[in-house]
Amino acid sequence: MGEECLKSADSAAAPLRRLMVRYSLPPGTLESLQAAFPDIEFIQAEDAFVQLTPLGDVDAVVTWNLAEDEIAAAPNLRWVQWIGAGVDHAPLAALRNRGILLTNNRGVHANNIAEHVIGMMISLARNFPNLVRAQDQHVWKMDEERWNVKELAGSRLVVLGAGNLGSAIARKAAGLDLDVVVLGRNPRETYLDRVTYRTIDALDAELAEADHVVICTPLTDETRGLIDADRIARVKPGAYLYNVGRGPIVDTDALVAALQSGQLGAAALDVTDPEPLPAEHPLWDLPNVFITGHTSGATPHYWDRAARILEGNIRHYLAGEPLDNLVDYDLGY
Ligand code: OXD
Repeated sequence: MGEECLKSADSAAAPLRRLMVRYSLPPGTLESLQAAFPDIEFIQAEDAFVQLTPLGDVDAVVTWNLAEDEIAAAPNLRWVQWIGAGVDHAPLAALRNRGILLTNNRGVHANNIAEHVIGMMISLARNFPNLVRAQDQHVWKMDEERWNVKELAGSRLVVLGAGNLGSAIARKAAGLDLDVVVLGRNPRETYLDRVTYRTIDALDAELAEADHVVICTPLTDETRGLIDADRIARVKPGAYLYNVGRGPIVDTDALVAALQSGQLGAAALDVTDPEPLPAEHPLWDLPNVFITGHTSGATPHYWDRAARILEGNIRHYLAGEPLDNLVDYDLGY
Protein backbone atom coordinates (compact mmCIF):
# COMPACT_ATOMS: atom_id res chain seq x y z
CA MET A 1 0.00 0.00 0.00
CA GLY A 2 1.62 3.27 -1.14
CA GLU A 3 1.88 6.29 1.15
CA GLU A 4 -0.66 8.21 -0.98
CA CYS A 5 -3.30 5.55 -0.40
CA LEU A 6 -2.99 6.07 3.33
CA LYS A 7 -3.95 9.74 3.25
CA SER A 8 -7.51 9.72 2.00
CA ALA A 9 -10.35 7.36 1.31
CA ASP A 10 -11.71 6.98 -2.17
CA SER A 11 -15.38 7.52 -1.36
CA ALA A 12 -16.61 5.33 -4.21
CA ALA A 13 -14.37 2.46 -3.17
CA ALA A 14 -14.84 2.98 0.56
CA PRO A 15 -18.27 4.23 1.57
CA LEU A 16 -18.88 5.37 5.12
CA ARG A 17 -22.05 3.56 6.16
CA ARG A 18 -21.45 2.69 9.81
CA LEU A 19 -19.32 4.62 12.30
CA MET A 20 -18.94 3.37 15.87
CA VAL A 21 -18.11 5.73 18.75
CA ARG A 22 -16.52 3.91 21.68
CA TYR A 23 -16.78 6.77 24.13
CA SER A 24 -19.73 8.58 25.74
CA LEU A 25 -19.63 11.91 23.98
CA PRO A 26 -21.32 14.87 25.69
CA PRO A 27 -25.11 14.98 25.24
CA GLY A 28 -26.17 16.13 21.80
CA THR A 29 -22.84 15.51 20.02
CA LEU A 30 -23.80 12.28 18.34
CA GLU A 31 -27.27 13.61 17.55
CA SER A 32 -25.86 16.63 15.72
CA LEU A 33 -23.45 14.43 13.77
CA GLN A 34 -26.36 12.19 12.86
CA ALA A 35 -28.36 15.20 11.69
CA ALA A 36 -25.41 16.46 9.63
CA PHE A 37 -24.78 13.04 8.05
CA PRO A 38 -28.16 11.27 7.79
CA ASP A 39 -26.78 8.55 5.52
CA ILE A 40 -24.28 7.33 8.11
CA GLU A 41 -25.38 5.07 10.91
CA PHE A 42 -23.69 6.29 14.11
CA ILE A 43 -23.39 3.54 16.70
CA GLN A 44 -22.87 4.51 20.32
CA ALA A 45 -20.83 1.79 22.06
CA GLU A 46 -19.28 1.31 25.49
CA ASP A 47 -16.35 3.42 26.57
CA ALA A 48 -13.32 1.54 25.21
CA PHE A 49 -11.54 2.04 28.54
CA VAL A 50 -14.13 -0.22 30.15
CA GLN A 51 -14.87 -2.69 27.41
CA LEU A 52 -13.95 -3.14 23.77
CA THR A 53 -17.32 -3.43 22.02
CA PRO A 54 -16.79 -5.66 18.94
CA LEU A 55 -16.45 -3.60 15.78
CA GLY A 56 -18.43 -5.98 13.57
CA ASP A 57 -18.91 -4.53 10.11
CA VAL A 58 -18.27 -0.85 10.89
CA ASP A 59 -16.35 1.23 8.36
CA ALA A 60 -14.91 3.58 10.96
CA VAL A 61 -14.47 3.79 14.71
CA VAL A 62 -13.78 6.58 17.19
CA THR A 63 -11.87 5.02 20.05
CA TRP A 64 -8.96 5.35 22.44
CA ASN A 65 -8.14 1.67 22.55
CA LEU A 66 -7.86 -0.89 19.81
CA ALA A 67 -6.63 -4.44 20.21
CA GLU A 68 -4.60 -5.90 17.38
CA ASP A 69 -6.93 -8.88 16.89
CA GLU A 70 -9.91 -6.55 16.51
CA ILE A 71 -8.56 -5.43 13.17
CA ALA A 72 -8.70 -8.90 11.64
CA ALA A 73 -12.26 -9.27 12.96
CA ALA A 74 -13.44 -6.00 11.35
CA PRO A 75 -13.32 -6.64 7.60
CA ASN A 76 -14.80 -3.26 6.59
CA LEU A 77 -12.71 -1.09 8.87
CA ARG A 78 -11.03 1.69 6.85
CA TRP A 79 -10.57 4.54 9.30
CA VAL A 80 -9.80 4.89 13.01
CA GLN A 81 -10.22 8.29 14.67
CA TRP A 82 -8.14 8.04 17.84
CA ILE A 83 -9.29 9.84 20.96
CA GLY A 84 -6.22 11.60 22.35
CA ALA A 85 -3.00 12.60 20.69
CA GLY A 86 -0.53 9.84 21.60
CA VAL A 87 -0.96 6.71 19.47
CA ASP A 88 1.87 4.80 21.16
CA HIS A 89 -0.56 2.10 22.32
CA ALA A 90 -2.32 1.77 18.95
CA PRO A 91 -1.56 -1.36 16.85
CA LEU A 92 0.25 0.72 14.22
CA ALA A 93 1.78 -2.14 12.23
CA ALA A 94 -1.54 -3.99 11.91
CA LEU A 95 -3.34 -0.81 10.85
CA ARG A 96 -0.70 0.00 8.32
CA ASN A 97 -0.70 -3.51 6.88
CA ARG A 98 -4.43 -3.30 6.28
CA GLY A 99 -4.15 0.25 4.82
CA ILE A 100 -6.45 1.60 7.52
CA LEU A 101 -6.27 5.36 8.01
CA LEU A 102 -5.44 6.53 11.53
CA THR A 103 -6.17 10.08 12.65
CA ASN A 104 -5.73 11.50 16.13
CA ASN A 105 -6.83 14.48 18.20
CA ARG A 106 -3.53 16.34 18.27
CA GLY A 107 -3.97 20.03 18.90
CA VAL A 108 -7.14 19.55 20.94
CA HIS A 109 -5.36 20.03 24.25
CA ALA A 110 -2.30 22.08 23.32
CA ASN A 111 -3.63 25.14 25.10
CA ASN A 112 -4.59 23.50 28.37
CA ILE A 113 -1.48 21.30 28.58
CA ALA A 114 0.63 24.39 27.98
CA GLU A 115 -1.25 26.11 30.84
CA HIS A 116 -0.67 22.99 32.97
CA VAL A 117 3.09 23.20 32.27
CA ILE A 118 3.21 26.90 33.11
CA GLY A 119 1.28 26.11 36.29
CA MET A 120 3.84 23.42 37.17
CA MET A 121 6.70 25.83 36.55
CA ILE A 122 5.22 28.56 38.72
CA SER A 123 4.28 26.01 41.40
CA LEU A 124 7.81 24.64 41.64
CA ALA A 125 9.45 28.06 41.38
CA ARG A 126 7.24 29.39 44.20
CA ASN A 127 7.35 26.18 46.26
CA PHE A 128 3.56 25.83 46.14
CA PRO A 129 3.42 22.03 46.69
CA ASN A 130 5.19 22.41 50.05
CA LEU A 131 3.05 25.39 51.00
CA VAL A 132 -0.09 23.33 50.31
CA ARG A 133 1.34 20.51 52.45
CA ALA A 134 1.92 23.06 55.22
CA GLN A 135 -1.63 24.36 54.84
CA ASP A 136 -2.93 20.81 55.25
CA GLN A 137 -1.10 20.78 58.61
CA HIS A 138 -2.33 24.33 59.52
CA VAL A 139 1.30 25.50 59.57
CA TRP A 140 2.15 29.18 58.88
CA LYS A 141 5.21 28.56 56.72
CA MET A 142 7.12 31.84 57.05
CA ASP A 143 10.39 30.10 57.84
CA GLU A 144 13.80 29.88 56.19
CA GLU A 145 12.38 27.65 53.49
CA ARG A 146 10.60 30.64 51.99
CA TRP A 147 13.91 31.58 50.37
CA ASN A 148 13.99 28.28 48.53
CA VAL A 149 12.33 29.77 45.44
CA LYS A 150 13.29 30.68 41.89
CA GLU A 151 12.36 33.40 39.45
CA LEU A 152 11.30 32.19 36.05
CA ALA A 153 11.93 35.46 34.23
CA GLY A 154 15.30 35.39 32.49
CA SER A 155 15.81 31.66 32.96
CA ARG A 156 16.25 29.22 30.10
CA LEU A 157 13.64 26.71 29.11
CA VAL A 158 14.33 23.85 26.71
CA VAL A 159 11.24 22.22 25.21
CA LEU A 160 11.56 18.78 23.60
CA GLY A 161 8.87 18.62 20.95
CA ALA A 162 8.06 21.26 18.36
CA GLY A 163 4.46 20.35 17.56
CA ASN A 164 1.32 22.25 18.57
CA LEU A 165 2.05 21.61 22.21
CA GLY A 166 5.72 22.57 22.25
CA SER A 167 4.90 25.76 20.40
CA ALA A 168 2.04 26.63 22.78
CA ILE A 169 4.33 26.10 25.78
CA ALA A 170 7.03 28.25 24.16
CA ARG A 171 4.60 31.11 23.49
CA LYS A 172 3.29 31.15 27.02
CA ALA A 173 6.73 30.81 28.61
CA ALA A 174 8.10 33.63 26.44
CA GLY A 175 5.23 35.73 27.78
CA LEU A 176 6.68 35.14 31.26
CA ASP A 177 10.09 36.34 30.02
CA LEU A 178 11.81 32.96 29.87
CA ASP A 179 14.25 32.39 27.02
CA VAL A 180 12.95 29.35 25.20
CA VAL A 181 14.63 26.85 22.90
CA VAL A 182 12.28 24.40 21.18
CA LEU A 183 13.83 21.21 19.82
CA GLY A 184 12.16 19.35 16.97
CA ARG A 185 12.92 17.09 14.02
CA ASN A 186 12.93 19.77 11.35
CA PRO A 187 14.49 23.24 11.20
CA ARG A 188 11.93 25.99 11.79
CA GLU A 189 11.87 29.74 11.90
CA THR A 190 10.28 31.72 14.67
CA TYR A 191 9.07 35.28 14.76
CA LEU A 192 8.51 35.29 18.49
CA ASP A 193 10.88 37.22 20.72
CA ARG A 194 12.72 34.95 23.15
CA VAL A 195 11.88 31.72 21.24
CA THR A 196 14.41 29.83 19.13
CA TYR A 197 13.78 26.57 17.27
CA ARG A 198 16.66 24.11 16.89
CA THR A 199 16.85 20.56 15.62
CA ILE A 200 16.98 17.69 18.08
CA ASP A 201 20.69 17.06 17.46
CA ALA A 202 21.28 20.14 19.68
CA LEU A 203 19.73 18.24 22.60
CA ASP A 204 22.90 17.50 24.58
CA ALA A 205 24.29 21.01 24.18
CA GLU A 206 20.96 22.55 25.16
CA LEU A 207 20.49 20.34 28.22
CA ALA A 208 23.74 21.69 29.62
CA GLU A 209 22.33 25.23 29.48
CA ALA A 210 18.78 24.54 30.62
CA ASP A 211 17.22 25.75 33.87
CA HIS A 212 13.97 24.02 32.92
CA VAL A 213 13.43 21.07 30.57
CA VAL A 214 9.94 20.21 29.35
CA ILE A 215 9.26 16.91 27.57
CA CYS A 216 6.25 16.99 25.29
CA THR A 217 7.27 14.64 22.47
CA PRO A 218 5.24 11.60 21.46
CA LEU A 219 6.54 8.18 22.52
CA THR A 220 8.16 6.55 19.48
CA ASP A 221 11.09 4.21 18.87
CA GLU A 222 13.27 7.32 18.71
CA THR A 223 12.11 8.94 21.94
CA ARG A 224 11.79 5.86 24.19
CA GLY A 225 14.53 6.24 26.82
CA LEU A 226 15.80 9.47 25.22
CA ILE A 227 16.31 11.04 28.62
CA ASP A 228 18.50 8.34 30.11
CA ALA A 229 21.08 8.46 32.90
CA ASP A 230 23.74 9.96 30.58
CA ARG A 231 21.50 12.76 29.41
CA ILE A 232 20.25 13.51 32.91
CA ALA A 233 23.91 13.83 33.96
CA ARG A 234 24.41 16.44 31.19
CA VAL A 235 21.56 18.67 32.38
CA LYS A 236 22.68 21.82 34.14
CA PRO A 237 22.84 20.82 37.83
CA GLY A 238 19.73 21.80 39.79
CA ALA A 239 17.53 22.18 36.68
CA TYR A 240 13.83 21.31 36.84
CA LEU A 241 12.37 18.59 34.61
CA TYR A 242 8.72 18.43 33.47
CA ASN A 243 7.14 15.52 31.62
CA VAL A 244 3.78 15.89 29.88
CA GLY A 245 4.75 13.57 27.00
CA ARG A 246 4.98 9.93 28.00
CA GLY A 247 6.66 8.30 30.99
CA PRO A 248 8.98 5.90 29.09
CA ILE A 249 10.77 8.82 27.40
CA VAL A 250 12.61 9.19 30.74
CA ASP A 251 14.56 6.46 32.55
CA THR A 252 12.65 6.40 35.83
CA ASP A 253 15.45 4.92 37.97
CA ALA A 254 17.89 7.54 36.69
CA LEU A 255 15.30 10.22 37.37
CA VAL A 256 14.82 9.09 40.97
CA ALA A 257 18.60 8.99 41.53
CA ALA A 258 19.08 12.48 40.04
CA LEU A 259 16.30 13.94 42.19
CA GLN A 260 17.81 12.32 45.27
CA SER A 261 21.33 13.56 44.52
CA GLY A 262 20.23 17.08 43.57
CA GLN A 263 21.48 16.73 39.97
CA LEU A 264 17.88 17.63 39.18
CA GLY A 265 16.46 20.29 41.50
CA ALA A 266 12.86 19.15 41.02
CA ALA A 267 10.51 17.34 38.67
CA ALA A 268 6.87 17.87 37.77
CA LEU A 269 5.43 14.75 36.24
CA ASP A 270 2.08 14.43 34.58
CA VAL A 271 3.17 11.11 33.11
CA THR A 272 5.34 8.41 34.62
CA ASP A 273 6.71 4.98 33.87
CA PRO A 274 4.99 2.86 35.06
CA GLU A 275 1.57 4.39 34.96
CA PRO A 276 -0.40 4.58 37.17
CA LEU A 277 2.52 4.93 39.55
CA PRO A 278 2.32 2.16 42.19
CA ALA A 279 1.57 3.42 45.71
CA GLU A 280 4.97 2.23 47.00
CA HIS A 281 7.00 3.95 44.25
CA PRO A 282 9.83 6.20 45.59
CA LEU A 283 8.78 9.12 43.36
CA TRP A 284 5.70 9.74 45.53
CA ASP A 285 7.71 10.64 48.61
CA LEU A 286 10.47 12.77 47.14
CA PRO A 287 10.00 16.31 48.47
CA ASN A 288 11.08 17.82 45.15
CA VAL A 289 8.56 15.94 43.01
CA PHE A 290 5.14 17.19 41.97
CA ILE A 291 2.90 14.53 40.38
CA THR A 292 -0.31 15.42 38.53
CA GLY A 293 -1.40 11.91 37.45
CA HIS A 294 -1.98 12.28 33.67
CA THR A 295 -4.58 15.03 34.11
CA SER A 296 -3.01 17.75 31.97
CA GLY A 297 -5.03 16.83 28.86
CA ALA A 298 -8.42 17.56 30.40
CA THR A 299 -10.17 20.75 29.35
CA PRO A 300 -13.85 21.77 29.20
CA HIS A 301 -13.32 22.38 25.48
CA TYR A 302 -11.98 18.91 24.71
CA TRP A 303 -15.08 17.39 23.17
CA ASP A 304 -16.11 20.46 21.19
CA ARG A 305 -12.69 20.52 19.59
CA ALA A 306 -12.61 16.75 19.10
CA ALA A 307 -16.09 16.80 17.54
CA ARG A 308 -14.94 19.49 15.09
CA ILE A 309 -12.02 17.29 14.00
CA LEU A 310 -14.35 14.29 13.66
CA GLU A 311 -16.94 16.22 11.67
CA GLY A 312 -14.30 17.72 9.40
CA ASN A 313 -12.77 14.32 8.81
CA ILE A 314 -16.11 12.71 7.99
CA ARG A 315 -16.55 15.40 5.33
CA HIS A 316 -13.04 14.80 4.01
CA TYR A 317 -13.58 11.06 4.03
CA LEU A 318 -16.82 11.32 2.08
CA ALA A 319 -15.18 13.66 -0.42
CA GLY A 320 -12.16 11.37 -0.84
CA GLU A 321 -9.90 14.17 0.48
CA PRO A 322 -6.87 13.81 2.77
CA LEU A 323 -7.94 13.62 6.41
CA ASP A 324 -6.79 16.08 9.08
CA ASN A 325 -4.44 14.89 11.83
CA LEU A 326 -3.33 11.81 9.93
CA VAL A 327 -0.81 9.72 11.80
CA ASP A 328 2.37 8.99 9.87
CA TYR A 329 3.06 5.31 10.46
CA ASP A 330 6.79 5.77 9.93
CA LEU A 331 7.10 8.54 12.49
CA GLY A 332 4.61 7.05 14.95
CA TYR A 333 2.65 10.31 15.44
C1 OXD B 1 -3.17 11.98 24.81
C2 OXD B 1 -3.11 12.01 26.29
O1 OXD B 1 -2.49 11.16 24.19
O2 OXD B 1 -3.89 12.77 26.90
O3 OXD B 1 -3.92 12.76 24.26
O4 OXD B 1 -2.30 11.30 26.88
